[in-house]
Parts: sequence; C-alpha cells; structure tokens
Amino acid sequence: MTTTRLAGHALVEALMAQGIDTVFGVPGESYLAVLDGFHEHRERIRFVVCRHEGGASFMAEAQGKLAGWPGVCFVTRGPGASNAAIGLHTAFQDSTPMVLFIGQVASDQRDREAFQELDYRQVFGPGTLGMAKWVAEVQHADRLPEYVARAFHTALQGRPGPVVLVLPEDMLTTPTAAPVLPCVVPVLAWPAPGALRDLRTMLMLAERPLAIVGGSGWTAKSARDLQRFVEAWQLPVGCGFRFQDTFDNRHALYAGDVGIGINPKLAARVRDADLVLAIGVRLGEMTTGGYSHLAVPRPAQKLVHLHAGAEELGRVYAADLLLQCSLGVAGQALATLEPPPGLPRWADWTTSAHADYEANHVAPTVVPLDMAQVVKTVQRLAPPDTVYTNGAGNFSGWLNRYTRYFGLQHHGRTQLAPTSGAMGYGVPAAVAAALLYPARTVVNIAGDGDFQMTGQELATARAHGAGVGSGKLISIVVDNGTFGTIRMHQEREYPGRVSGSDLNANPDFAALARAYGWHAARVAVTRDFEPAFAAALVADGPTLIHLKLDADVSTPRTTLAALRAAALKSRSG
Ligand SMILES: Cc1ncc(C[n+]2csc(CCOP(=O)(O)OP(=O)(O)O)c2C)c(N)n1
Repeated sequence: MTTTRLAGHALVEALMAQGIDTVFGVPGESYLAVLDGFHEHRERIRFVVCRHEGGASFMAEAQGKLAGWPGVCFVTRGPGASNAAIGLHTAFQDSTPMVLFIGQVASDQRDREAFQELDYRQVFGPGTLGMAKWVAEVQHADRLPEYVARAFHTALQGRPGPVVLVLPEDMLTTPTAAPVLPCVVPVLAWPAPGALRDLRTMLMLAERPLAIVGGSGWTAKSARDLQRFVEAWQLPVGCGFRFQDTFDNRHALYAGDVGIGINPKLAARVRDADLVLAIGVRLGEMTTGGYSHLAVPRPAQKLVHLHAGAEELGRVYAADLLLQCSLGVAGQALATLEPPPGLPRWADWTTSAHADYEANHVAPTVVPLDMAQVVKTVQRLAPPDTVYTNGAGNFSGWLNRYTRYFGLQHHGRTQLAPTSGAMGYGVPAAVAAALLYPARTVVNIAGDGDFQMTGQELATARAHGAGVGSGKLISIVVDNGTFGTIRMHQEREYPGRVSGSDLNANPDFAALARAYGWHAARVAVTRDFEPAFAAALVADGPTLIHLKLDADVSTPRTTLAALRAAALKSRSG
C-alpha cells in the first residue's frame, strides 16, 4: 500500500525508482511541489541548482552521456524552458538519453496565454528533425508513474534521445496514492541473423574495408566485443565526429577521427575504401565531410550501416546493407562473425591507416604558445580516467587532434563534446562530470566566446563542491579575443572584411575565476603551461587557466593570414 502524498513528491519517488540520485535545474514557482519532494527525499537525491537553464540542461545532457542513463533536468515555464532548449537540442543531435521536466500553468488556465505559458508540444516536437523524441503533458496525478516510466523507456530505446514531460502546477499539488513503477529495463534490438551472414559475405569480398564507429548506447562489454571483432578482421577503425572515445586511440588499428578537421589522408582513405562499415554512427554532415566522402544518395563505396534507430537506417544513403542493432549488443553481434584464416588481404591498408594517424599526431612547433603542446601536456600529466569536455570553436581542434582517447571499455566515456556544435557546452559538462565522479579529474578546454556563454556555472561548481576531492576540475580558457571560427570562415569567404566576430572587451578570465572562488593562473608562453597545470592537479579546489593566444593562430593546420592570402590570391587569379 502506498500512502497518499502530493504528486510532486510522487514524481521524485518515481525518479529515485529509476535510479536517479542527482538532477540539475533552475527553480520556478511552477513546480514548488516537486522542489518540496526533493526536500523530503534530500538524503537520497540531490537537486543541483544551476545559474542558467542552458547550463542545467547541458549538465543533464552530460550526465546522460556519461552514465548511458537519462540525465534529468528541471526548469520552469516559458522563459526557463526557452533557456533549456540548447541542452535538449544537443541531446537530440548527440542521441543522448535525457528527460527534461518543465513546469506548466495550471490546467484551468491553459490556452489563455497565461503568465509564461507555452505549448511545449508545438515548441519541442516531436519529430525526427526536432528537439525531442516525445513531448507529453501530464494531466492526471495518478498517471505520473506511467509517464515517467515511458519517458525513461523512450529516452533509452532505439536511438537514444531526449524526452520532455510537462507538469501543470495543479497536477503536482494533487494528492495521489499511485505506486511508482520499477526501474525500466530498456529493450535491446539485435540484427537479424541473415543480415549478419550478408555482412560476413561482404567482408570476405572486400579489398579495402574501413570501419567508422561511434554513437550512443555502447557499454564497456560491447566496446570490448567491438574491439575483438575489428581485431579478428584486422579492420582499420575511424571514430565518428565527437565519438572519439568509442575505440582506443592507442590501438594499432586506430585510423583517426572522422569529423571536423579530419586528417586529409583519412578523408582520402574513406573515399578510397571499397567497403565502409558505419557502426553506431549517424551518417550526418560532420561524419561524411558534408556528404562528400560518401556520395549522396548512392556512395561509390559499398556501405553497411548499423544503427540502433530504425529511422536512421536509409535516411540519407541507399546503403548496401542495413542492420538495426542497439549498441549495447552490437559488439557481441559483430564478434560472432567468423574471420578468415590468416591475415586478410588488406593488412597493408590497415597498417598504413594507423601510420597516417601517427604522422598526423606529430605537431609542428608554434611560438609563443603552442596549443598542441598544451593538449599533449594535459594528457601526459592527467590521470588516465580523466574526462575531457569542450564546447564549439576552433580551439577544440587541438583537443580533437592531439588527445588520444581511450576506448570506453576502460573508463566509460571520457569525451564530453557536443556533436550539435553548441557553444557553452564544455563548462557545464565539466561541472556535471566533476559532481557525478568526484574521484575523477575533469579537464575542460573552452574558447573565450564559448566560455562566456555558460561561465557563470563556475559558481555552481563551488556551491556543490565540484573539484574539491581527489578528482580535480580544471578549465582551460583559450582567449584569442575573437569568435575565431567565424573569423576563419570570413577570411575564406570575405577576406580582410572582419564583421561581427571580434571579442575585444574580454574580461580578465583569471580574475573572474578568482571572484568565483576558483584558483587561477595566466599563461602566455608554452613553458609556463606545465607548471600551471601541475599546480591545478594538486590544488585544493577547481582551477581556471587563462591562455592568451594570438588570434592569427586559427587552427592546428593554418593561420588567418594564410587563409586571407589564399582567398585574395584565388580572387585575383
Ligand atoms: C550557441 C552557439 N552560437 C553560435 C555558434 C556559431 N559559432 C561556432 S564557433 C563560434 C566561435 C567560437 O569562438 P570561441 O569560443 O572564441 O573559439 P575560437 O573559434 O576562437 O577558438 C561561433 C560563434 C555556435 N556554434 N553555437
């Protein structure tokens, strides 16, 4: 027998039944009964109060990415929900399981455009090109447990993603005796045996196969099994855009990341392959080089696409073989394919793919501040299970190129980065990771533009004790005084005509961090970075390192001056 309590309390109990012990949010008067439920159960579940709903929704998204289990966010009506949209969109594009709860006006006031009212089904979808897999407004307190269980199933099954549950205020204050439902067990899809046999036949006929792996829903076991599969077949492996931690970057089969700033040799290899196995990744714009490495709709290469979501299969490409399979069992399914005896005929192709990756890891020296050395120093000094986070901007190019992510079978996910390209993701993601794994070190690399979108979450970190235990929390801000990515595009398309891309009144980031109670250091030359980072690794609290970088240093491959000169030359020629 469940005793009668407010539906707001029942909701908190339902979340605890789903294994949730941390939620992120910004309060609102629309869901006071839920906040009271968090107070009631404060020994078992914590409400991490954030400074902005964008930060809160990014934190919940990061929680979903790290745990492979829905991250949970609470926000208030119209203004709160609007601010939270960025985390929802990121969860959708990144296929991250997440549940966003939004307070709503009381049911007897609906459709009057009451204070802060929004119609969330209209705003957030659902739709396959949208913001959420499912949006529902709970009208009956007794059905709350049913909605919560469905939200968790929906977020986790098929292609994982975000779900929105809308909570009218009066519904939350209604008493209910409805018992909560047990923790969901998501259903895993397996490929048909015939499809696996066809895949084996295609591999047996291939001359230059290449696997591109990534996507959401891998488990440690499945990633280990994936490694067994590619080892048995000696397949070169690329990781999809911002899924670089799916396969061990130190492995002799690793060929590099197939995303923005791809090694040109790897791009050529994707084009030269005669069989591409896309395992778990969406065949989106970033992983296909703007739909160019693989021609649309019928690629020159034979294409096999394995994905958890039926709607992703055949979405863009007319592939030769489609397999619907949850990534939690994909490794196991693939590892059943019996390899041919002896080394396959593509052994040289595989060896040279890894050699290309290694050559791309060698960095030219840059003065006075060498970002490649910064990133390499971070990885040399930081513990092996360190979680790396970033938002969007050219600064992330150095992190992507020079960090060797370990396969997620070792320490779970270690790359928290938005495939949606959302600026502002890195700081909140780092705070969330530090709160969820207090014994692990978390390193965020942010651009100056990127940092200033969510930098106020430094306060959230302090308020909730992030980075004060054995695990350190370190944010490295790459301050080049410009929205450098946009400046890069401008120099290519409209050389010398800088417009709307300056960031010329930046704060002193180190002073700002100190004001938030963080340690801070400022670095302008390469040799000062290592001592600053080493100090951060033993500091008794979080540290921000402010890097001053010349704006001309555009990417790991080029400078603004070179881009401008090339663009002007091509115009005059
Ligand atoms: C929320 C959001 N707004 C705008 C953009 C477009 N955008 C992509 S990168 C970028 C500039 C990033 O600047 P910064 O963080 O300083 O990094 P940099 O490129 O200079 O290394 C902008 C404005 C975006 N991706 N996300």
